[in-house]
Amino acid sequence: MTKQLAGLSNFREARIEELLKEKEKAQEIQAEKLSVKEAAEALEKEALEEYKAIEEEIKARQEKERKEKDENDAREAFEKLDEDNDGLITIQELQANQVFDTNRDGEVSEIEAQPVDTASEKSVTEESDKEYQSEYEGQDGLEDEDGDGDEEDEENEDYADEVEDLEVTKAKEEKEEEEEEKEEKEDEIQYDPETQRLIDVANAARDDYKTADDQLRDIIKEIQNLQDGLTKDFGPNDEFRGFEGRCYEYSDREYVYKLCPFDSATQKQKNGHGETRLGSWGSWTGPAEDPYSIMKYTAGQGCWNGPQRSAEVRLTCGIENELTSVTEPNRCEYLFLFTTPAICNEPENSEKVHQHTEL
Ligand code: MAN
Repeated sequence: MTKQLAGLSNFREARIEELLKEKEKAQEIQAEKLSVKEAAEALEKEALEEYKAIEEEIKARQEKERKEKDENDAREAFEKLDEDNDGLITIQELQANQVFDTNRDGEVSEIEAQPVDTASEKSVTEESDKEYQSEYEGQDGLEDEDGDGDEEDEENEDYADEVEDLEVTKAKEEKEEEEEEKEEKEDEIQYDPETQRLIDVANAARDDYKTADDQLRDIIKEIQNLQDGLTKDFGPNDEFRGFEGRCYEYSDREYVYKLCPFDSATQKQKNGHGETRLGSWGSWTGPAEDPYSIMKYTAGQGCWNGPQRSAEVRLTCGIENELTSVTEPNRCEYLFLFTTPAICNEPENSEKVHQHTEL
């Protein structure tokens, strides 16, 4: 094993060190962008101060216009319903208005004419809209085959009127929206060129700061992720990282054994249910000259009248990642043999650090 690579040259530790330097730089840039942004915003604020009164005026005007419009709409609606212009709306006047014919039977019943709260009114209308629609959809292509001019034709005509009405309303709404947009545009303050320039500069400074801040956050996040990974030792060159999340099986006459490196070792009776946990990932326990040759999985399920189960996994060089044997040399102590290219030694005088990324 390339022991001399352990320690500082550890792949992740080196990357973390590099990132810490990048973080420092990113912090400097972020601080610089922050002061540029603050300076630009101070100038922008000062310049906008003059427009504050104008802005407030526009706001007040918009508010007033909206209020007037609402009042107008309400008055119009009332006048439309109050047919005899006596300032009162009677049930009979409501019944005369087809808008309240929620079940669309052509008549406004007294119940329909009763005032309802908006929420339930909406749901009632939506419901009957759906019913109404499906009723007509069901008649698609239904022509008056027998030529007797019966209901179907009338209903189809009603439906066409309805669609036309809807289209007219939609067009009206769209026009209103367009007008509102136009008004909003008209309301936009036209800044003098210098103020506009200061706003643009401040906007650019805000964008720059955000970019710098995002970059710093990304670096901090990457460091955090790498540091979290440090709690598991994937080897001096990170060569065992690829094992994480994978599992390997071996079957003997009685059991199926499963090794999920850096996670767990289990045993399952071939004709039984449930798994027995032989151990959870513990640490590398190889000899001093080759520490990454043995994995230890500890604190497995308790053994009847015995210790907690545990497993030792001996890694040997091989072309395949493969669990080649599992034995139980001592009761509830298991020995797994695993071959892997990740452990194959470099040729003695190899200068280049070869990373086993082919896992
Ligand atoms: C089960 C298995 C065996 C183990 C005994 C101990 O049968 O886990 O491997 O030896 O329990 O009682």
